[in-house]
Amino acid sequence: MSDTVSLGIEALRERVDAIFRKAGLNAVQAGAIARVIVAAERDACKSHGVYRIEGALRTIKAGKVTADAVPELLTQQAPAIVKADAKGGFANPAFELGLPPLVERARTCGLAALVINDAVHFSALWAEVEALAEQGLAGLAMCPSYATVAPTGGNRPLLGTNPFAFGWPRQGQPPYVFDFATSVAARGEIELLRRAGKPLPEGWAIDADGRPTTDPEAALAGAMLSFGGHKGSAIGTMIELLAGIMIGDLTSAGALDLLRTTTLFPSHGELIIAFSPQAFAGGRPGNPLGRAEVLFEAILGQGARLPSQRRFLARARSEAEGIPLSRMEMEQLDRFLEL
Ligand code: NDP
Ligand code: PYC
Repeated sequence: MSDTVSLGIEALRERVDAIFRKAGLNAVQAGAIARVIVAAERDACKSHGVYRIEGALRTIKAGKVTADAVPELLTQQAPAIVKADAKGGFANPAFELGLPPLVERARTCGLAALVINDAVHFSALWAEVEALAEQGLAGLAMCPSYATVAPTGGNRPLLGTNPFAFGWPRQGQPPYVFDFATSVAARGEIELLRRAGKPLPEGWAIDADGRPTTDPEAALAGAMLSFGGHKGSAIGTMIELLAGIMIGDLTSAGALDLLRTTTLFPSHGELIIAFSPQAFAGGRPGNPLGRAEVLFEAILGQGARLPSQRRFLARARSEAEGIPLSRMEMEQLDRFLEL
């Protein structure tokens, strides 16, 4: 018997949605997080796919997310800033609510930002910049997390794994998108290696005494390291400033102080910025989207791949053949439905 089962994308979405409805989330919350979890699983982003259901259920059970939250758009105080209050619910429904006015503002003003406050956050950010690219806009998305990363030269968790995503629209092709943690790896990757009983690559983490470690348990009890040393540490700090302090929400240290555990999902804000390439290039020679293609071709011409290429290939495979899930994952989904 094969160890892998294929499930259709819609069938998995319905199952995940049902799990969260059964756990007490309203339709707005359950729908949005089911969509983002299934999109991650469809695109073979295992660290933010069905593996995240368990943590979300724990967070709901602990009362650390408002299960019946309905996000609200706040009265606009600046023409290019759209504010969405997640009302203690997950960030994803607030993003879905804020996306249309963000697109409209970016087209009118040339650039615009969506600020999400008071949100529980656990998901990958690429879906959000992809949604902007589908509207012909370039985008940046970023958020703090909870303090699990030591600043370069330091020895204790202070920064979050602080994801950072960028998207650029392409005509007739999937967009150029990158999305990564500013730590060497997402914390979910360490947890997946711990579960598989595998060591971490060198340089990912330090233990509770500040010594380099490849033991996932020791890393989870110690601190992760920033990617690219001082460079990733500074970008992680920038995210604390822009998507924490500047938007009047929690930093990663503040989120951990409030939650007091990393076994539940943290509450904080998120910042998404949308740019109209045409508005920025206005009056200059050359179409920015056409010029970008020359750059992408030059990258590919050297035998390099574009970020998200692996993901788009996985998506095409899932669309054609269904999403591959291990028997263990399938059994776990069944168990979640019985809880
Ligand atoms: P990865 O290191 O897996 O991937 C980073 C990016 O680099 C992806 O866009 C990937 O594209 C691309 N990439 C990888 N290898 C190459 C290559 N050889 N050439 C070109 N591009 C490449 O990401 P992380 O583990 O750092 O992060 C995983 C996810 O975790 C992200 O989606 C992030 O948003 C999420 N996250 C969420 C947090 C939260 O608080 N909500 C916190 C931290 C992370 P591809 O996918 O095609 O391989
Ligand atoms: O993978 O680092 C991570 C992460 C933290 C919160 C959500 N994802």
